[in-house]
Amino acid sequence: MAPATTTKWQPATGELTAPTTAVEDLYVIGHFGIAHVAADEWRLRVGGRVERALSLTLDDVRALPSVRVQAVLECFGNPLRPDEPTRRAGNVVWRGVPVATVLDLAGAADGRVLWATGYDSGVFDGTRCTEYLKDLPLDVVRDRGILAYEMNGEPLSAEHGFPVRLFVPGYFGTNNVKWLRSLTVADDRPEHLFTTTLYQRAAAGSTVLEPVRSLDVNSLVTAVADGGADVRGWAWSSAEVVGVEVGLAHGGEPEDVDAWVAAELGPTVGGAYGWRSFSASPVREPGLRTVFARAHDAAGRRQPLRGARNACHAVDVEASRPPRNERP
Ligand SMILES: Nc1nc2c(c(=O)[nH]1)N[C@H]1C(S)=C(S)[C@@H](COP(=O)(O)O)O[C@H]1N2
Ligand SMILES: [Mo]
Repeated sequence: MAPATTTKWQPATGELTAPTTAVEDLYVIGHFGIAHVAADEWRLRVGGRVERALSLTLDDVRALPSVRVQAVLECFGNPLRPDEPTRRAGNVVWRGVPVATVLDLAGAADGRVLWATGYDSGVFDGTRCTEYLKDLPLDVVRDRGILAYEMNGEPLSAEHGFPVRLFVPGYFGTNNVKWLRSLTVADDRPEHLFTTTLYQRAAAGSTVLEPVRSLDVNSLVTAVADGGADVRGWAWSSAEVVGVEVGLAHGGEPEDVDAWVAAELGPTVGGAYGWRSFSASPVREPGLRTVFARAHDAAGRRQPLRGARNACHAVDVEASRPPRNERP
């Protein structure tokens, strides 16, 4: 069975210069390690508030009409340290069957949520879990969720969820259940480490905890050239990104930024939930030490300067390509 460890691998942000992230440059997270599921043993069970429970094989899923959508996969971060930026993201082309197709086959009722489990199990933060479990608003999954079996035109690898994973464009990685085992239409939220204990937060000005679902506005600096006079990166959000500011500082803190300049935005790479490029050519000044990027979106959200998982990204002008992390 999968080892009881969290697998983390991610490239340095300087490796993420391509508009479409190659699968080998996509970070990997598995709270219980990587599950290895044999294609011929895999089944997807669909049940709960449905007229007909289903048990689908991989051939069944592949025989259904599929869609392609390019969208960002982004990790919320370590759920035990939810305010810490981890910069794990990539923009890949997904192919799969709309979840709505399978819900219609099963004759799903209008439940409130869809529970999704994975074939992996183990211990996380001292809690034993018999499965990985998430729940998602049924209307959103019906609208844009897919049962993904390809990334960038290739079958999913074991580490990314072979043979089938759930993917909901615009939602945090944690919701995109890999090694998908079951879908259950329900009215109530399930109690589980990853649904009602971890991966929760309160909106600004509120104390009510809600599951982390829609992506925050965020950005990555991927290249700094010419001593800070050429800054490039990607920005994305669950709403349209409408601006990115690039700041240059003689110190290393966002408060040291002397001036924020508006970056030029490229088109969105992929659909509404892909990322878009930004580039800025601020006037180079001697002694510049750090560049910062700060995006804002059409929902009026702006990356905080500090103290948040999506705090603005700081990159040392001299060390824009930190060494690549080791793969597990
Ligand atoms: N079954 C299962 N699905 C999972 C996870 C997991 O531990 N088990 N981790 C989630 C988290 S936190 C993230 S960020 C994404 C990572 O997807 P990737 O490894 O393909 O990049 O998978 C999500 N789906
Ligand atoms: Mo994650």
